Amino acid sequence: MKWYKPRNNEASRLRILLHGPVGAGKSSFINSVESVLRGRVAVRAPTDATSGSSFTKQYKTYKIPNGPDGFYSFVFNDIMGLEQTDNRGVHVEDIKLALRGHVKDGYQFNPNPMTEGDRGYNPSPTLDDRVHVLVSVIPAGSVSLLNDKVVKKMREVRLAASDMGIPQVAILTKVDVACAEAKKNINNAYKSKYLKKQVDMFSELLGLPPNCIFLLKNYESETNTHNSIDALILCALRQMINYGEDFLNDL
Ligand SMILES: Nc1nc2c(ncn2[C@@H]2O[C@H](COP(=O)(O)OP(=O)(O)O)[C@@H](O)[C@H]2O)c(=O)[nH]1
Ligand SMILES: [Mg+2]
Repeated sequence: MKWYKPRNNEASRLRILLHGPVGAGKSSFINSVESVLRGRVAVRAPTDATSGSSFTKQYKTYKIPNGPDGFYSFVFNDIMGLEQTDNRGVHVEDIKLALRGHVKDGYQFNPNPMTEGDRGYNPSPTLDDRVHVLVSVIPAGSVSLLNDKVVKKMREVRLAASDMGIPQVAILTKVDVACAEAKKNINNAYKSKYLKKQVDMFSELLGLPPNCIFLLKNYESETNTHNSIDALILCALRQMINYGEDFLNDL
């Protein structure tokens, strides 16, 4: 990760877009990656424990410091796009625009989809502005509770990404909440039959192969990092970077 640079020299960095419902653990995942890489718990992307309807819907790029003056060559954006009612959450059309790189950093999403006249609309995105990997984020314990409308939206976003050739990965977060065995010992996450069932169920709902769906626990209450939590996070991150790198090289 430290030395990763996109081989394609038209791209200076790899952009990973996390999408999922409010409270799924998107901001926590960004913080968790930073925690793993810096070896200490980081809390830069604001998380929301109360998960009400107050959330920022700003399109923001998160960079992770690497050394005293550099940054890692992958960045994250997160978008809240999977609410069941149409006036909550970011419009599917806006997510498609973000995938193509049309949404400028700092743009505030609102209930009406973005139009070409908006100030935050980028008419001529470069390869750096585009999304290179799409990641769906859902708490492991919520898979069986997903409502049809949410699933429909997720599939729609996924299909749009597929049409653009953008690779996709999913992460099932909060395995500690969903499974008592995983809570007791996080090394049990991939041994749990219950969690495996959630992966298979999600795979069927979304049409994403099970080997693109990762189980993990974010750093949320810990004050120190732990190898076993790091391992799950790194496993997911490494695959995101591999797939994104393939996409950049196949262009
Ligand atoms: N127990 C546990 N809590 C988590 C995990 N991931 C996130 N959380 C908590 O869930 C809440 C919502 O997370 P947040 O990252 O703000 O979700 P976002 O809306 O998708 O950005 C916060 O209180 C987090 O601390 C996890 O893996 N395990
Ligand atoms: Mg968030």
